[in-house]
Amino acid sequence: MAELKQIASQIRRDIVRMVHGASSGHPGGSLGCTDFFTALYFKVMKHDPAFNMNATGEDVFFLSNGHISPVFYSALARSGYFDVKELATFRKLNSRLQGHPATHEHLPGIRIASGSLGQGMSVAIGAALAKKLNGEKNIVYSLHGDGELDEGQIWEAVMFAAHHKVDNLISTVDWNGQQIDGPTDKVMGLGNIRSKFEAFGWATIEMNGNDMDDVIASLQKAKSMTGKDRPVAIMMHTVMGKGVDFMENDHNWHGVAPNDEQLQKALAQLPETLGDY
Ligand SMILES: Cc1ncc(C[n+]2csc(CCOP(=O)(O)OP(=O)(O)O)c2C)c(N)n1
Ligand SMILES: [Mg+2]
Repeated sequence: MAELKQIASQIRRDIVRMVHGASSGHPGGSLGCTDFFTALYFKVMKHDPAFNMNATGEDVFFLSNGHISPVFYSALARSGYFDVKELATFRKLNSRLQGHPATHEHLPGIRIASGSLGQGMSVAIGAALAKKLNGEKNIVYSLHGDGELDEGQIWEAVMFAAHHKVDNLISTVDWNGQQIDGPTDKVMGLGNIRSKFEAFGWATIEMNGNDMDDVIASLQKAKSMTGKDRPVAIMMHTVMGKGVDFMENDHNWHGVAPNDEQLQKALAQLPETLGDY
């Protein structure tokens, strides 16, 4: 557990350095979801950094809220998909690390383009059904923002997955209560999203996405709930900007880069544990 927390601290450093280096990008959601990515890529998922696009015989993860690419790229690089030095090219011209993940750059670990919100669950369902057809026992994971749930396509996918008993799917919602223009309650109230998923026929659990012990235990629990005729949803409570005090709980850090002074303040709060890229 201590090791996972150290990895998470390094990933948070990578995030603020990447976004600062590009003078653009999305630190808020990335920092909030860091513990989740660390748990998935360094503990929970069965995956191979040698990377095969079809993910045959592996668990597979799809990022639907593609704007939080900094945490995705760092988790992939730190777990061996590509050299961490490449993180320095984030959002630069001709980089494989585009602001929103895309497939034509062939960055190992990226299987779909995302950033146009609402599409990732549909893709994850397709992959989960393909695994069933192929007789594979692996699990498909997806991640969504809470603001992303404003997209109608999400709810079509939620209905479809329940109807077709897609029970090898674990979809997580980053329930940070914030989105690009303000608190989700103000932009478009979502009500109790856990009850909504339940009403649509999913099995659900809730976890503190910024408590590594809870993240690991809850992901293991979610895994034990697969294979029982219902898709599984995790309501993940996180703090936008987690780990950098002046970014926490503030939607203004959804998609803004820190300046030089803010970068230094942020880095002072995040121990360098694995070596900066
Ligand atoms: C289809 C579509 N509509 C609008 C946007 C613009 N947009 C980008 S991020 C965002 C807010 C998403 O909120 P949330 O998923 O909660 O992400 P967070 O701010 O918590 O990181 C919006 C509306 C988009 N990327 N795609
Ligand atoms: Mg949000």
